[in-house]
Amino acid sequence: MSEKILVIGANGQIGTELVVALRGIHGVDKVIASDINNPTYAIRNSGPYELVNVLDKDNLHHIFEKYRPTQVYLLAAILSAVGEQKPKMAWDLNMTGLIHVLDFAVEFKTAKVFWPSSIAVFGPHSPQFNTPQYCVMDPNTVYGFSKLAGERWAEYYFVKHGLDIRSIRYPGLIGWKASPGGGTTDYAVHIFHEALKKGKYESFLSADTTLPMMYMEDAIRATISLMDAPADQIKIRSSYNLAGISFTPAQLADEIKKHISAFEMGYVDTDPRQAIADSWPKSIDDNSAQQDWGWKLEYDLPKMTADMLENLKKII
Ligand code: AKB
Repeated sequence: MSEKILVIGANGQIGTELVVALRGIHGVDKVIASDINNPTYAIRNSGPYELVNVLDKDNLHHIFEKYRPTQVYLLAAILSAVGEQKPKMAWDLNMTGLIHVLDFAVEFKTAKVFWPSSIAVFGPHSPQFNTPQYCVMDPNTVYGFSKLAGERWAEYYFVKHGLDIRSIRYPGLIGWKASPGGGTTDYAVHIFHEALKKGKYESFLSADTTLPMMYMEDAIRATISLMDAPADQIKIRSSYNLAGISFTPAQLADEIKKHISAFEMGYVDTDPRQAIADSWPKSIDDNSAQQDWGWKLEYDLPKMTADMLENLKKII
């Protein structure tokens, strides 16, 4: 089947890389990048682009009608830290935006939809180590409970409408091509930029805050392989746990010091993102993803750090 793929939220951290990867696989004209803002430098003039506001039903309907996409990736969202500053806006965008896309995907018979969830769906009473696919979930951020509610909607549309929706609970994502947009795990990207520019960094999370993270190469590969897997292998229609690599800011700093020996790490005493990080898992069990669609991680902490520094130093 000839694909027509619509990526909504193409200017973001995931979108920037996903659009390039999908265009490499399916061809430039088959992938329509879209966002509420004008295209960022990374995807400007590189293929079809549309201005889309997921909260504007008429605008979104027009885009579905114009392209009749076979696949939709809905990446537009407000992340954890910004979500706490703008809670109602985060709920509205993360929830209403999703429901608009689900409804139009059903109306226009979109073959497959991808929507990202997050480790933020877990909360203080979830098991902190090796957090299982199914367990107590009591997220206490607006972002976290909008993602948890979104997972329920995803499964609901699969059951009630037969919509082939697929999802991953991403850990914190680390990449050199685009900046993260207001999350709790953003320190793990900023640190690389500051290490190369200034030789030092002040982390807003404490030295011993362990969080699950993932290199963007792995995240994009996971996303595309989940979307390529035969439908009958996708047993979970809410969202799949993905483990990634768990480390603390101090461990990341030590790894960076292996490449930049003079690198200095400091820590900010109080930051509201610390409480969010403390409510999230420290490590994740992703057995279901491994078993159902053959997921396997490639980048560990040393490999990711080396690749990040090598690529970033060419562009900053
Ligand atoms: C955030 O920190 O909000 C995101 C996430 C883990 O979903 N990176």
